[in-house]
Amino acid sequence: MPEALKLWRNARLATCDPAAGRIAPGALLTRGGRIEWLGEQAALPAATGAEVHDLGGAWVTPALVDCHTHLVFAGTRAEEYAERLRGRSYEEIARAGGGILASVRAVRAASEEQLFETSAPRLAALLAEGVTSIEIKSGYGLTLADEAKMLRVARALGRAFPVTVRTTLLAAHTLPPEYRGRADQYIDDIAREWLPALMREELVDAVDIFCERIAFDTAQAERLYTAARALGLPVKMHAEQLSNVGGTLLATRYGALSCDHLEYAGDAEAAALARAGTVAVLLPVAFYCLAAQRKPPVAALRAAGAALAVASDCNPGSAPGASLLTAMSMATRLFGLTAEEALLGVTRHAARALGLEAERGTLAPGKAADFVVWNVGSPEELGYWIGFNPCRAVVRAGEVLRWPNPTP
Ligand code: DI6
Ligand code: FE
Repeated sequence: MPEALKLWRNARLATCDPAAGRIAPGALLTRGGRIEWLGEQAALPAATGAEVHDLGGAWVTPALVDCHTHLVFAGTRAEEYAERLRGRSYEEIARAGGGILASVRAVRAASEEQLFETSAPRLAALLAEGVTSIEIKSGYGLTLADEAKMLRVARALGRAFPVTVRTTLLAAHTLPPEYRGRADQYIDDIAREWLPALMREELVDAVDIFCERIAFDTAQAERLYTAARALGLPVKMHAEQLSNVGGTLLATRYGALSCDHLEYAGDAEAAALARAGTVAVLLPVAFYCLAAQRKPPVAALRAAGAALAVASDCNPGSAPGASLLTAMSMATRLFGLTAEEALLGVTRHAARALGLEAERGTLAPGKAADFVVWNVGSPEELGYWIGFNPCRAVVRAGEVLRWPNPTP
């Protein structure tokens, strides 16, 4: 069977590719799951036999990439949120055995089927906004079996829904009670036993660690990264969210794909990120829900030339939400990103944060035919609406997905 040739004409293209910029009126030719050609409509090559889709002058962007989520979890932390509204801090709750450990108890008690059922609606909400690639982290199991369970659910979601899932092992999220007083031992067990075992099951695409005064230090991160490197796995870091213990400076030395949060980062971190080509992932929903005071150093990151991404951070504690468009709104209003930076932050730079830049994140010949058709007057509208989704249609691998809810 020859692959279907499709012509998508009468579009306005925000390619997110610096070489191509915006093209209006533009057209795309796709063959099977790839973009074969794109450009000005007037320059359209002969496309005999193509199935024609007239997009009526609509704006088209690359499909969105949510490059940082903890989407697989059980239960909620709504009571903890209420406590925080009364003034208790995230760190206080964590130190008292709540926080992440409350979600660990819920995930350990849930079956794989229950975890899938409870996580699927969150994924569906993101897909309805035009997301076709997503990162999903473990980190609420904290035993080998429970981390594997979370990662299997992430893989199962990727098979059941029209989405590319990249999994990240975040066993180093917080110290589980079984290892109290033995944090080094915990890191060594992850590095020596869990990581190879989970890799044999093909459950891990990258390794992450929460490097923080309430979590793990840089020496522990370095031991984990050394093991990841030996296995050929890329690394990431939750860095400088609540304090600065030197996380980014270490992660960039290991060529991390991304450092995420960065509220307590400064000029030195910005320079290190830019030098290493490590993406700075901003998570404004967590900043908002924690009523955090300190903002990531956007001006310094920009001046240094670091790539900025924006993600939902979907999780039950600091970012209970499943909307990348809302994250874009917050990234512009709260952190001062421009509309263009926010768009690149959920496309080109987000793809890079997942190591998917050769495939996704821009509209260009040879890339995946994943794009979104929007009901907007300009792409600037994407970070403008709150709680309103202007997505008209999502195309993945050259196929129009069922709208409005692209369920399996
Ligand atoms: N930082 C975060 O914002 C999430 N993980 C992390 O290290 C929150 C996780 C949670 O509170 O459940
Ligand atoms: Fe996170």
